[in-house]
Amino acid sequence: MAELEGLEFGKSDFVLLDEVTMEQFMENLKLRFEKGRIYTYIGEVVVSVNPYTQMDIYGKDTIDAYRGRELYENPPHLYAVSDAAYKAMKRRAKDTCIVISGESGAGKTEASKFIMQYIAAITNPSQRAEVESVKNVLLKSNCVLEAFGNAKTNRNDNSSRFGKYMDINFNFNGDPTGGHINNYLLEKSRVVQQQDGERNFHSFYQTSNNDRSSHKAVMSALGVIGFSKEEINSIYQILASILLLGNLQFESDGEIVQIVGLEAVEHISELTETDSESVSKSLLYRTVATGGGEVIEKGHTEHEASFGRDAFVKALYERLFGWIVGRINSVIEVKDYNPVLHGKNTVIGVLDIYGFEIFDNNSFEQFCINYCNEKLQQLFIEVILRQEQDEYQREGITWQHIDYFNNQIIVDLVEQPHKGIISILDEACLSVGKVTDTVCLDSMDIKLAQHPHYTSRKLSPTDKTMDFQKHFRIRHYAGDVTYSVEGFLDKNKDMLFQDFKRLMYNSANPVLKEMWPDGQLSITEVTKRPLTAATLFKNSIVALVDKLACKEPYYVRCIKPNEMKSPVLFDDARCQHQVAYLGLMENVMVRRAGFAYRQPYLRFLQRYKMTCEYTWPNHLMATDREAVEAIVTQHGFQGDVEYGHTKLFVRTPRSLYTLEQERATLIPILVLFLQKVWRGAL
Ligand code: AOV
Ligand code: MG
Repeated sequence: MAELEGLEFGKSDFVLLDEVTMEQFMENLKLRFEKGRIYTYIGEVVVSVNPYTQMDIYGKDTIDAYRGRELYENPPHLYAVSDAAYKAMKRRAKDTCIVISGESGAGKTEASKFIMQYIAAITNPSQRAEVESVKNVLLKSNCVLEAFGNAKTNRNDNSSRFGKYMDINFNFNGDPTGGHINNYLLEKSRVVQQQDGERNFHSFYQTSNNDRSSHKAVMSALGVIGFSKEEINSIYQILASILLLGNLQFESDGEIVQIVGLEAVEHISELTETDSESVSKSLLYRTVATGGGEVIEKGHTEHEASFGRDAFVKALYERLFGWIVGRINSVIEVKDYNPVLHGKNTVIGVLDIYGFEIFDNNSFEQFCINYCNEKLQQLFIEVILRQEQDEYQREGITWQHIDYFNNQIIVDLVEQPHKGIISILDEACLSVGKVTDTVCLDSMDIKLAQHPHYTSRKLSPTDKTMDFQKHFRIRHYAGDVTYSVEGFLDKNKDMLFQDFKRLMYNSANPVLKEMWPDGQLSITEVTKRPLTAATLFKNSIVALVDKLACKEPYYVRCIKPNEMKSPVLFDDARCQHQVAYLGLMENVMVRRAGFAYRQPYLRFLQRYKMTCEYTWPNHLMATDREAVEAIVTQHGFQGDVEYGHTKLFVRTPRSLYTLEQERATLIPILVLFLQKVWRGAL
């Protein structure tokens, strides 16, 4: 709130704008970006613009400046909200979470790392070994998870292809005692296919070519976390076998399907520590239970064999990733915690998930990713409204309603039981008989024809940008996305022949075996209809949102300044679009139309008592509230405030601004005065 930087850097909080117009908002955002001020507040929300260059604002000095301080005492920074979340956790024993959102490439992952570094830096001052080791694992886990879960996309060279929510547990001292990582839907299809200009996961390049230095870092991180030599070897054996399997081809003489190049199969069987006969067999046949309870082996067609291979390769990678996350969790999980002995175990959660994506070709993965972003936007809306409402109610002040675009309607379009897109997809996947992607699209068109956020070529025949057979479009909160329905059903069914599971379960490599516990089931024991990928994802995101909703949230809203990864370009239209869809204008309006500023009486008094003769140096009134009233009255803005039970609420920033300016003029005079007193000149 306080203007700690000169006005040449713009306003440090958007609530200080003279008028809340898009024009003023953008002008301020741009000015600050150009002056290298990438962070700006809306109250307690941090708006961050990706600088696309290393900034000298994350070092030890900066950390020291923010440690233990209040938000308004320093220029806006991620460290200030991290500290606020930490203080709430430590002083008030509140579980808190920091939710970082914004589109792909906006800077979420980088922000999450700075936040974690800050928390690591300010905790464990006594350097206790066990706490240091927890911190080390938490920090090093980023390097490993990025290697296996990030990839170059057309939006971001280091794009997170999985969602990550990390809980950090703290003891009563405020030191980290452990943590837990939840990962969400890894984009495993990337293992077999990437769009033009994109790459596979980083991990595949780190062993062979120019990513060698990152490979070293990953190896060292794995070591620090506590992965054994055997485990690390197994990881790389699995990666190598994925590469070999991915290149495997099939040929057919019209009847018998064969694998081209049996040396590769030998190699795969060595790497996976399985028998080569079984490898070939699981690639060419599947075991099926007939209606009569008989178990037979059915040969694949060439197409089925390729499909099976791809599904296998994707599953291998997905399970490897899941296993790595689980292994990290086993190291950092809080053990032997006794609440009676150790006090309440509090948590700070950090959410860094894949951002909203629009590609040239959008498939099932983008559909899931964008749905997830809708859910987070929905939470933001609820929380911002709820927090304000709760606060006014608690303090006995009347609330004035502000209108939002509420994206619940889009969330419903996707997830509503029976009517939503996920339900329609599931129905198509579970129905007997051959339902194609196109048939499924027809059924969506029928059921969703009236929905204002859904359309397709059949519903808008004049729209030549879509294909009759393939495309549907969702009007997301962040923009229109045209999805190609091709492959939706397969990706949703996510089918993997049981033979592969059994093959892996029978591996002599204990690490690999551990990843495939379901391989011990025989074909007759296999549950017929597992949940679909979309439903599993939906359930996990619903659980995530529930988890976040019961914590005190802090928000970082990331903005991508341009599409060129340029540190100097501020693309006005792109930025304005993001400001609009993130609801930042409404956020400012709520802060202002309610009250732009609120502060506990004592704190207000401490800051401004020098500006009033009745309160300086100390007041003689019965309560702090009365003393605050004296300050307010003396400055003549009594019409601009409301007195809550414990806090003063100031409607417009201008009133406070006057106070701040007076304080700024008074401080040098006071300092001079005190110096004179000290030197005995007075
Ligand atoms: P994202 O997490 O929001 O996208 P990242 O955090 O990966 O985006 O940021 C993209 C790139 O922008 C980084 O690799 C850095 O080069 C640069 N960058 C971002 N923030 C900073 C910063 N504070 N200082 C310097 N450079 C930065 V995605 O994961 O694609 O949604 O799925
Ligand atoms: Mg990311």
